[in-house]
Amino acid sequence: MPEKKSVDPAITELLDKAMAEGINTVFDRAETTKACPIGSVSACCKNCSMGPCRLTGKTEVGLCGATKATIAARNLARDIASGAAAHSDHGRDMALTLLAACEGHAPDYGIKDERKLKAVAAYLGIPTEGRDKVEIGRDVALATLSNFSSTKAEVDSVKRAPPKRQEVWRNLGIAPRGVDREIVEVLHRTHAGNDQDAEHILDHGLRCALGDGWGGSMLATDISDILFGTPGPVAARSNFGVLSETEVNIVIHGHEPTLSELIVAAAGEPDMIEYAKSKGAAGINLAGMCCTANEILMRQGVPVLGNYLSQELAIVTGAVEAIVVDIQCIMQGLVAAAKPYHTKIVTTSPKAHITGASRIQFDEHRAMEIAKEIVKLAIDNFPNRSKNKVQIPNYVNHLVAGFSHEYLNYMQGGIYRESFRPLNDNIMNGRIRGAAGVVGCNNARVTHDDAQTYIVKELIKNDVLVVTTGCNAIACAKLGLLTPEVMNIAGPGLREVCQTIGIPPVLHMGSCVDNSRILTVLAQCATEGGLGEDISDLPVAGFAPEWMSEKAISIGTYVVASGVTTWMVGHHPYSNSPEVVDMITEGWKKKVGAAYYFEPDPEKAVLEALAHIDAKRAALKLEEYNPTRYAQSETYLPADYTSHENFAKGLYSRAGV
Ligand code: BF8
Repeated sequence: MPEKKSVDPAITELLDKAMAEGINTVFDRAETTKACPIGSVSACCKNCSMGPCRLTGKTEVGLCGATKATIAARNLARDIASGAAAHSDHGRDMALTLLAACEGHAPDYGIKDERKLKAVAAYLGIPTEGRDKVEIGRDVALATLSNFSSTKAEVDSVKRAPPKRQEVWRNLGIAPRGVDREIVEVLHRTHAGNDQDAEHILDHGLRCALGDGWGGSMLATDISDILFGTPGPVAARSNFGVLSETEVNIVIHGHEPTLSELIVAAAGEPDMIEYAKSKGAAGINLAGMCCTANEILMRQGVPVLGNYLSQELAIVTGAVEAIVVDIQCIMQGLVAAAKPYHTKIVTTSPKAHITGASRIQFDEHRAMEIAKEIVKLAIDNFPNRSKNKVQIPNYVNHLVAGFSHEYLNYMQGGIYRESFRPLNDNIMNGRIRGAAGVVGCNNARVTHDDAQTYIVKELIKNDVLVVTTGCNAIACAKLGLLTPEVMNIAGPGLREVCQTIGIPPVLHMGSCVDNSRILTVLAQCATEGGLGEDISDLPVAGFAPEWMSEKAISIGTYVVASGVTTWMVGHHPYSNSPEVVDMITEGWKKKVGAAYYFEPDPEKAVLEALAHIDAKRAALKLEEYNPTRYAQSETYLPADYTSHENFAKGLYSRAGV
């Protein structure tokens, strides 16, 4: 168990309160419930009722003769399929909402971003000239839905990858067809007695993951932008200090923007605010949790309360009237944690009920009416708040988020010259050593937010530009890494670029489905010129520190399949088969030009990634990276002037040195 539970002081404060009040949280359960040593390395096969078979000790095969490699490969493929299903089903629901809006059945939604609508229509081969946006929107929704159910040769977004990458996929036979088909085929192949060649199973795992990244997730992001707007930079606040002592606090938790956008609108309605005042509150205060937080932060600037491991502790503040959840990453433990408090846990999705929770089922056909019902439920609960139970940790950080691919393109040249030329040039000349995507979850088996923030700081210190999503983005937000001032701890070259372009060195790009924005950025860097012709040529790396979900496995796999070597920071869940470990590292390097590493030590992962970035630079014949070449003015501070500990205490600015 980690010695320290979290590097976030707000979490530490609330854990003390939880302990004093006898509340059991995920942090406690991580101490009392050990991970199963057999399942945690894929030594277990439970695909039929002759088992579960444990392939430990001298046992080399299951009852049916399945080898360690087959079992580990099947487990990996099933993890990918589950993660791909979660992202993609989210994407499908976004498309159904767009369709309902365009057919006049969802009056509270409309097309907010016509430019994005037309761009997506072009990818999907839908004519736009002289057509009404609602007509185009309907066609986009239908074409999107057909990408899920289709049996055609490839999902449409495959064409958005660089031509060389498309060739790699086609040569390997892993360009994804319909997203649903690839997921179903994983389940079929991994059923007892079917596909029993590890490499062959894993090839299909790659295909299924690509169906997530370049299919389901990319379409989810596209439709969200069409309905709610493509994000641009927005200033906001984060951490527990964003809760209000005097207002009704509503925490919006989950993943889909469909309901949360409407709750934001409902909470701003004058009649709702008046109603809150009539119950003794000063107003209504919203805060986001997990990827819903990222969605409504990027588009509405709604404050971010916390990431995955923060959810039960929101209740422990005693100040939250309702936690409204939709889908994914919602702990069942919320209901038990809420029992001694007044907080109501409200489930809303037809796909996700929780025993003992309140329930208001969301229906996009009467979205505003339902959103108001939810806000009203929270307001009605305000008088039940016990003042003597309230403790809101006084920690708030400021942040800038909202760096969509479109905005990054715009900011590097304005509307007439938008491009990725400045970024590519600065990577080529070595001011920027490379770039990294740092994404993913929290995991109660390690110190909360520690590896997340350590890796980001180390990367920017070494002149590596960071893009972030999901729970990493929230960790960065809470701990002050999403501010322009953070360029003070960036390496000199990266700092110079950030100063001239006017961006922070850590760019918040959204929720987990928005990892597809990162794919779009990578595709553009690869085709812009000067950095090779394929994503696998780029000096870039992927990280998922503190990962925990099957969605993270799917993301990691499609990032690798897209050509980016990736470090999942944590134990190796498939290590019972050295053959599979080799297949996804050395084997995938040969197949897709990138490796999939599981490495528990964050320091080692960073060092390996920096060496990898330098090797990619060398292969491109770029100038060798030199950390002292640029920005040698007196404003330069050695990047290691502050320790990880000082950084966590907020002593990271020059003033704090
Ligand atoms: O989808 S990073 S814990 S919240 S799975 Fe979940 Fe992981 Fe957070 Fe967003 Ni993504």
